[in-house]
Amino acid sequence: TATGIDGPLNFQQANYAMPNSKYFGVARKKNIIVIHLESFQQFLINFKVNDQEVTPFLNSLYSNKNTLSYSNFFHQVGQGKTSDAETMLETGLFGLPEGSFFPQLGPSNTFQAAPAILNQKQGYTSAVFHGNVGSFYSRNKVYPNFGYNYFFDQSSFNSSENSDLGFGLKDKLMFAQSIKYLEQLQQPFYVKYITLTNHYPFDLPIEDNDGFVTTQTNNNVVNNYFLTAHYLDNALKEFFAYLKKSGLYKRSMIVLYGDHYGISNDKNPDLTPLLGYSESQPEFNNAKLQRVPFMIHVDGLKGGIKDTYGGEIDVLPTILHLVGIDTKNYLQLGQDLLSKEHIQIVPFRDGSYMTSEYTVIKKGKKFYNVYSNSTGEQIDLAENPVLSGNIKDWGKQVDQRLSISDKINNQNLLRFYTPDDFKPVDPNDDKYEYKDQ
Ligand code: GP9
Ligand code: MN
Repeated sequence: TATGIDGPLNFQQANYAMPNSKYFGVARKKNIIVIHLESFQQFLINFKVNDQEVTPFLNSLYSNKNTLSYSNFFHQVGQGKTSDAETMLETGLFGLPEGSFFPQLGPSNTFQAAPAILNQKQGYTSAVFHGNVGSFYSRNKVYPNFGYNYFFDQSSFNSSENSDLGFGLKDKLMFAQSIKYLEQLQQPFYVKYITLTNHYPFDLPIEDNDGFVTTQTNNNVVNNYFLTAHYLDNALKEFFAYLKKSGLYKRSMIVLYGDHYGISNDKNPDLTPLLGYSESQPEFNNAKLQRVPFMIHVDGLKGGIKDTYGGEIDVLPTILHLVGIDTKNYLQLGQDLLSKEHIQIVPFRDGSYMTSEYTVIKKGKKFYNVYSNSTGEQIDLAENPVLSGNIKDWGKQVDQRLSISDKINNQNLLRFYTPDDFKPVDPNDDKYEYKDQ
């Protein structure tokens, strides 16, 4: 048709991965608590500095038998960082190849996003907690379009002389001060906590450190990173203690994810020796470092550490299936990580990609550098015609998926498609009560 929605819909129907019957609906009616771990990379998990674990709480959660933990989960953001991670997690579409999705398209586009789906299908109330001002990334204009009921931003919290760091309220204070609001929310609720303290330049005041002794590399950003990650870990430990005490723990599915790298590529030379990576393949090392945590914890859930390759785009269908909402009719471009049909090709935003065997770095329209994941060695494609063909085919699939997403977003195509049983979100509806407006 003239609207251009047919192509994306056909793609989605072919790309849809059926729920896994062992997991479909196991978290039905649970509250959903999503915790966005700012700038948190997977290598921090189980990493020790001077024999001390950096993130002991997250480590214990990672290996907990009621946690589904992913060891090969990648962020997929471009320049949009936090904004574009949020976009993928809640709309099931990619962020932008350049710039940030939220301020550019979030205020104007039509969405079928997580808060609205959960509300309409299962009566969830929704809220975001974040220690920065609401207008940052135009969040206060985007969240109503996602169907969020409440947004508790910096103006919802008390601040004092030492309560802020960088963009806003320190994480421990944000979690603690969120409780009075959380306790008022109608259950089941879907809430998102966007943490902030583990953000570049990771400059933690001494009074917020519990004595953790960090690395002594030549790069202070690298050294500081462990301090703020350790602080975030403590903040999470305190928040979980509250959840247990209040009884919310048993009624909730807790989802944690790292939004993107904290240590940028130019600082990897100071980081990788700490991790025991060989320095001979910086491009391979950098791709490897784009792993971020993804964990789903529910009391009683059959968990385990999964080596399935996936990324942020796959989170929304995974979560919806866990609470028993089939995603067949939604235009989401990821695949349930628990589905037997999940395909292990993880697009990066620049058209590079990961498979369970290969790290594939895009160098030009149809040119790729390919590394073996197991050896880290570069593979000469001229000597491997079969692999060379596969790499190009997979690359085409990746480009197609990204360009369909861009088309949907840039042309606001969801205007022309409303899934069965879905009511378009009206951001001016009274039920969106914004504290800061
Ligand atoms: C700002 C915060 C940081 O409120 O979410 O965003 P980032 O710089 O990581 O994109
Ligand atoms: Mn971020």
